[in-house]
Amino acid sequence: MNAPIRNYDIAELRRLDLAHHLPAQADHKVIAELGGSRIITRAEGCTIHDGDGMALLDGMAGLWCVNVGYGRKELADVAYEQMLELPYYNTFFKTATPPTVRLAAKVAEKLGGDLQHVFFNSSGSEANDTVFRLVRHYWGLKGQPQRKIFISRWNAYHGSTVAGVSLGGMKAMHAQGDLPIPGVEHVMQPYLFGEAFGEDPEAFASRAAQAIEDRILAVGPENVAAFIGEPIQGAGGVVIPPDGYWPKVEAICRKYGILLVCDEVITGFGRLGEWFGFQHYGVKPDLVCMAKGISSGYLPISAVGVADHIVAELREKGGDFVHGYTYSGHPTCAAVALRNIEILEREGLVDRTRNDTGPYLEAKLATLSDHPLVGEVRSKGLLGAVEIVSEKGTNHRFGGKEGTAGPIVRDLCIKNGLMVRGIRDTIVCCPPLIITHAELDRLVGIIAQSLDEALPILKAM
Ligand code: PXG
Repeated sequence: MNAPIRNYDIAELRRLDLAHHLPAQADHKVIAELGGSRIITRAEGCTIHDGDGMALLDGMAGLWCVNVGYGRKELADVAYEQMLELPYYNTFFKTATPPTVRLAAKVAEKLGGDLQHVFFNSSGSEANDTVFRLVRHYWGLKGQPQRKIFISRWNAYHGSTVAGVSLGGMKAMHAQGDLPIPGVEHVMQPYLFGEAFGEDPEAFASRAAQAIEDRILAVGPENVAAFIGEPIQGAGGVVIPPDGYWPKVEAICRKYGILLVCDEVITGFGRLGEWFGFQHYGVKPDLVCMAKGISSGYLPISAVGVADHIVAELREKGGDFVHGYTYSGHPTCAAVALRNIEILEREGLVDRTRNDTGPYLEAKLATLSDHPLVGEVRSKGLLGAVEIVSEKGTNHRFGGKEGTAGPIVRDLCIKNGLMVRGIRDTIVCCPPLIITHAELDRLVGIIAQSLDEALPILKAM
């Protein structure tokens, strides 16, 4: 284990945090009551350390991103070398840099098929903004400027910018800031456990896909630009659709000539045991958003994979696509992302997720099925979920509403040394792809222990 490099005055840092720092997606009242944030000081492998000396197994790979694990010296080295040679240059002035071009080629190789072009940004939200603008621009060039509508799902997560929140289907996010912006239509999500408990999975898949077609017909197919969805909804609670869902969605998009966008910000770069989730589900999107795992979170970078027929339109019609960011194609971020992908390749982490650790997590989670609090366990690759219910054999929640049990179990997991997310009443995990069997044993063991500890608390409520 790495020794601490620095000694921090944690009390001082917490004081400064409270005095000056506003953390992301936080209840600032709660943070204030806690006297500031928990200060995470260092990490290695799958373990993070806080300033009070506590080590936690990182069941979330940071925030669904640190796929190659912490402490990769070669990623630091490559950033250092690139910064000395060329820390920054833009792609606005008919210019590009070596790492940017090489990363584009590498991502295109992983995307395969006709997804052979890549547009860079810094975050997953920005990738979704790029999709929003590129898709509308494309239809304008095609002489169909009325095709503006995006169809998305309730409980989808596509980011925190105005376009990201609008494309997303989080009602609490919509409520802040009068969103969504016009032109986004939300339909039912393929969340069998939560919304169609007991229904036959394939009948449900057909019904959920039909909801998309119904909406297309309701707004007029000639007005619909694209359908966007995460292959598996991550922030929505690791919602794994029935197998038939995605092929049906693809067929509907093709039927009406609508672009298919896969938001692979979480599912990209090996999470499901393929380089991308669409490859797992056997569909061919026209656009693919990616971020997080592209650099394992070591530096901020995101990308949009773009199909050749869209690029052909841009090239044929010409004229500026007046969109892009200062940091589009940032050479240092690109160099780190490229090396990160090389690590995934060299260590066979995608295959390992598909053939070894993914099935192992699935088998371990299955051991929780008998627990009196567990309504369902599900996983795909190294994305897992445990549904907490008040009554075995149902999807009923404690207190008759969602979100009572989840935070309790999550906090117990953290106390017991495991960082996980509690999304409403779903405990989700997304560990680094380097996780070992022993660490997966510990991950599931801590969830089991925390469920045991939560049981009397919840029954007494
Ligand atoms: N799309 C998807 C599918 C995501 O999961 C984004 C876009 C936005 O990426 P950026 O880099 O702009 O954050 C995400 C991000 C959560 C949580 O609560 C999930 C995300 C971000 C923040 C919180 O689980 N996912």
